[in-house]
Amino acid sequence: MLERAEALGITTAFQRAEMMAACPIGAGQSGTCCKNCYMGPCRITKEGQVGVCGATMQTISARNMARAIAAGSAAHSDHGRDLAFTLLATAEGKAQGYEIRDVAKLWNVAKKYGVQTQGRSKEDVAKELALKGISMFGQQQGETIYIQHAPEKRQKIWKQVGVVPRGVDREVVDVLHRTHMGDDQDPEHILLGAVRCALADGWGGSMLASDFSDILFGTPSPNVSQVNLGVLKSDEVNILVHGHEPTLSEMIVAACQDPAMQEYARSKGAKGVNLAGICCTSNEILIRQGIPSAGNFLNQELALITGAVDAMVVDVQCIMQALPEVASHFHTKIITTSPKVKITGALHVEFDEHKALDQARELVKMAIDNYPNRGETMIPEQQSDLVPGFSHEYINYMLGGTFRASFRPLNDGIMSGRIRGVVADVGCNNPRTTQDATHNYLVRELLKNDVLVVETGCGALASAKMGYLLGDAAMEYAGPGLREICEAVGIPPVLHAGSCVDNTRILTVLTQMAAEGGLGDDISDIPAVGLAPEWMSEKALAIGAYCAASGAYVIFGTTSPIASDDVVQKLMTEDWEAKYGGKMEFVMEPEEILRKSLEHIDKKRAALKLPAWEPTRHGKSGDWRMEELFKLPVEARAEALYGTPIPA
Ligand code: XCC
Ligand code: SF4
Repeated sequence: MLERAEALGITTAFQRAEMMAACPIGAGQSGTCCKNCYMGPCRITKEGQVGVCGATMQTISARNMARAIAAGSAAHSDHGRDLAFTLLATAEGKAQGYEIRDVAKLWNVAKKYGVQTQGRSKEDVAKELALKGISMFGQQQGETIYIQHAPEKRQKIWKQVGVVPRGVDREVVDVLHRTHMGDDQDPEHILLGAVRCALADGWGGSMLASDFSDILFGTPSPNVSQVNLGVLKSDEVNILVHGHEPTLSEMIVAACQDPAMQEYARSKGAKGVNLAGICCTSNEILIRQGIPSAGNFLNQELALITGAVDAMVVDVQCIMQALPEVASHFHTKIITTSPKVKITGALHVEFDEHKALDQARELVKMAIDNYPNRGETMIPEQQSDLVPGFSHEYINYMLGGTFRASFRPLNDGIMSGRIRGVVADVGCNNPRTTQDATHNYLVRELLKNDVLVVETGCGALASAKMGYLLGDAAMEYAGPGLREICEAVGIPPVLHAGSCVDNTRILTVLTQMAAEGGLGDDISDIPAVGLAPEWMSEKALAIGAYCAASGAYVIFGTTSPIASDDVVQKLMTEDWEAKYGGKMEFVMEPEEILRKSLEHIDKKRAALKLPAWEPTRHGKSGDWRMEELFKLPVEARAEALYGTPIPA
């Protein structure tokens, strides 16, 4: 696609990253440029230098980090707020096309929020729940509702340190205030505010987003789908949805499935309507509805360069401003939909949940009407199958079925050393490093080391493209112990848990693992690590901070926003580890990320007095049978097993 882009005179993020050298003192590099007032900007290039107001390198570095975390928390949590309003409108019967699809989840979440369910209609319960959810944003005192669902020990730590978030909006405002010129100028204290804000996101706005999305659109469970640019079709109308929100995209799914729309597409000479996604909007409809994904963050421009996209409908976050320019070389329509997002050169159809289904139909019709304008196309053949949809509910269920749903087998697997530990590999792509390469390298190496991998966001799509989200990956890459568990349970060794806001599902899994017993009594005891090796967004920093404050060791790759400042580095590692049991580190070398992850897992195993991991101790059961099976081509395996071929 890059060659085609060059031939057509189109630039992409890959070239722009080369043309635009990163500012050596800016936020993404050393983080020591302060723009917080207009006596500056002040650029600190060496220790001892201070800004016009006297601000030190440490203060500037910590302030920049805190502001990024606040912006990231705001973005995630605001997405949650919008879902709460959609749930309210749905409960009141005012949201066209929406319904409460997952009543069991509604009941469970209502219980968490202390909303009575006995003898009440689901609409009634949903309305009270939505209002309680909305009030969590503007809450001024107390603690966000989800805090009390963290392990007890964790809650005590947060109380002791003084980082229990009050309300979501309050914590974001607090960070913006304290980082204004002339306010908080103690790096440790600034980061305290940042952590409280991140917790308001992780154990607040983001967690609400996952919960309320499940209520409205269904709790994810495994399905089979496809990923990569090859999901685009040369003879069908291609619509891409891109961004983060499931609200409008779910209605577009419904509109595309409408036989009348398919018929309309045929009247325009297409064989049908093909819907696919990019980034986390893609993840949302992939994990629930099995809608194929055209790929992750750095695929957004490449998808347009196929010339085969009739409309790209975008909502919020991670949408490159370059899209309308790339689209202008083709017939492709870029359509913004969020009341918060307009892009010069794009069409705007403002989303209104009261008439969402009508709007979705209008958008699909626009794409179909655009199909006859399509010029020459070039669609790569590459696509891979994947099995996404591992919500925490499903992970619990899959380990024991309806009657014995439990984290026991997972804990036992870790305790016996079949599974060495768990790694969450999440986060973005960044054109400053080869797309997907670090994600893929780390996942492969972790699997070889018997580490179970859970993924979300663009990291999950990076693995999906390589086929790691299939059971076969267990055979190909996983160490013998991990393979034994994956094959016995019937799961891939890499579990796709959803979008960026769904990192909170991982917090829930870790909490339940701690509650199950045998792995300590807090998240920080579990042999687990969080990775964001190709991160680029402020949201990633918010996720990293709430995971670290929840007790996890979190490693970021590619670039460090605190590179030149030892003091802030020490605060976020040694100091945070002493306070929270978790820490956040920036490590540039992929090999080093791997080494540190495994070292941490082994350290936690030793602290729990678990047997040291041994690569060859496990995995002998039934292996000869599996090996025989995997020598056969995929199509022949079902026949060898069951005596019947897989229907095409
Ligand atoms: Fe965006 Fe969520 Fe990053 Fe991907 S991973 S580039 S934030 S889409 Ni969350
Ligand atoms: Fe410079 Fe201080 Fe103003 Fe920052 S707040 S720009 S360091 S004078």
